[in-house]
Amino acid sequence: MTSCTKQALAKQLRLYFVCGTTDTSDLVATVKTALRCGVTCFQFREKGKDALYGDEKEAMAKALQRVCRQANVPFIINDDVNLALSIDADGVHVGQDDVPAEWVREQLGPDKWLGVSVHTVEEASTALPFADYVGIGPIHETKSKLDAGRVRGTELIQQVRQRYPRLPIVGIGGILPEHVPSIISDGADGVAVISAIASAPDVATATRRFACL
Ligand code: TZP
Ligand code: MG
Repeated sequence: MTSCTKQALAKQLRLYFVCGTTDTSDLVATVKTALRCGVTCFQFREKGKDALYGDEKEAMAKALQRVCRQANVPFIINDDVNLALSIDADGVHVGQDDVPAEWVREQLGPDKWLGVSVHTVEEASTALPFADYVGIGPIHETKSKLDAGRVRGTELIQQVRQRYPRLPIVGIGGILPEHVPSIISDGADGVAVISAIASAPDVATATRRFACL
């Protein structure tokens, strides 16, 4: 686990913006605005057929890391453990179809954050020795992840929270500002959002609507 306490980490997950270059027209500008308007954690999730890779992906990651550092907000990289290590990112997020959490923890050492997406209480239990937080979803229908699986509302959040009272949990999938109060009251520490911020006509206003909840 990281040196940061579970409680502090949970607080940092309150408004977790997840985004890549295919989700918005100017990623650095979008992230800068979102950070200014209340995002508490950022994940660089570079996916899709037009996604950056190699040197271009690394240059983008460094630019995003810089703006996150200026805002004092953790910078997490989706899936790409090598990139996270080579630029000294704050952590990595992996899903069930990616490299195993145990292996990622070995690579990262004890001080980086590791987030794991889980779809059952058993997956949460398996991730627990290695993960700092779990992502649970899709809470609502999403267009941002084609293989997100069935919509599950907050039922699994409630189950995982009951089993693990102190595990930091973030809900994800189709989340709009009006969904946030019930997701939090059902046991999540925060919400992870792509499109409601990245595709908003006004990123600042959209972010503030989440941040003030
Ligand atoms: N994992 C489960 S749903 C999802 C991910 C990455 C996509 C969330 O994006 P959006 O646009 O907030 O529904
Ligand atoms: Mg993944």
